[in-house]
Amino acid sequence: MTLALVVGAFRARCIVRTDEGEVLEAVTRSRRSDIAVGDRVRIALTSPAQAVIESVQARSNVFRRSDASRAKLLAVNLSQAAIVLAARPAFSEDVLVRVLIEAEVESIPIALIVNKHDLRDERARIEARIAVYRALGYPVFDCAARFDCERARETLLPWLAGRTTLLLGESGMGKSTLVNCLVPDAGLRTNEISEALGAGRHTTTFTRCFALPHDAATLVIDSPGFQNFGLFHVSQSQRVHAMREFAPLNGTCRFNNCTHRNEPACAIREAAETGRIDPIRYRLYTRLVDEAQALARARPDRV
Ligand SMILES: Nc1nc2c(ncn2[C@@H]2O[C@H](COP(=O)(O)OP(=O)(O)O)[C@@H](O)[C@H]2O)c(=O)[nH]1
Ligand SMILES: [Mg+2]
Ligand SMILES: [Zn+2]
Repeated sequence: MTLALVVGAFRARCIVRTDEGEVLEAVTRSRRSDIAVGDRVRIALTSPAQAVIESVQARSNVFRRSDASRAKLLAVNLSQAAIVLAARPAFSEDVLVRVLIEAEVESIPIALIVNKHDLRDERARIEARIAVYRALGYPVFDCAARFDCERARETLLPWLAGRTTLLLGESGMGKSTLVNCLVPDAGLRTNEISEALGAGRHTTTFTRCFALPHDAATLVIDSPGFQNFGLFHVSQSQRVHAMREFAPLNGTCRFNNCTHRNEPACAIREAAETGRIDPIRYRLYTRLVDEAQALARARPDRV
């Protein structure tokens, strides 16, 4: 029996790296498919390059997204996460808010990596929005992964060093470019893993974990891009607590159980109207409340 880290997962098939540094294909018993990148597992060898996962160790945290029917694990046992953004194509602030909420719920520190710094005019146009997040206390890193990889490494390495970091974001933001900058043979290794997992070549439909060159203690996890980020697994009270700027106004609404939506004498809504709370974030929050309430009406068993 050997301990290993899951570095790639695609349905019930995984790629694991043993603590001795050997990379193996591993299958789960009973087609179990909820094993995620970052899981620590016990494996038993079934042939020289093949193993079966015997058990999964308890997780310190999980990063999920969900739709109305089920939650999907992106990765587990993280030190921190970063959402990769860019000015072109325009990033979705709705996705940003949702990703930050999931990180807050799991108490996973998260930063914003604003890529494509070379597109100066576009970058200047999104600065007002980025500044809102900086003011909320989220670290913001600027880089141009494609045109100045060396600088991107210098900027990010102190923050990444010795930690396991999940990179996520919408497609087109430059996540893979950034991973290839940090881990120069990532593309090649991805193709090998894709083939081993039967996921098709060049696919980015699964999450994988890379150690930085000559630095086995620093891990970055690249995840497939997404168009939307469902939070059906997050309760209304968790959403409220995940909005950092609401905290100073806690308990000042007329109703204790205020959802900060349509209730009279809601201190949060009033703060958004006067601009004390950022009105765009407030509006995105109200959409989440409406979405949860619509789900509760449609599927009362779920809430
Ligand atoms: N201008 C500019 N384009 C970039 C930069 N980084 C990546 N790109 C481009 O953005 C597009 C999407 O990059 P990719 O890494 O595939 O994004 P992903 O979908 O997030 O993995 C590609 O055409 C990249 O060449 C950058 O620093 N500046
Ligand atoms: Mg990609
Ligand atoms: Zn309220």
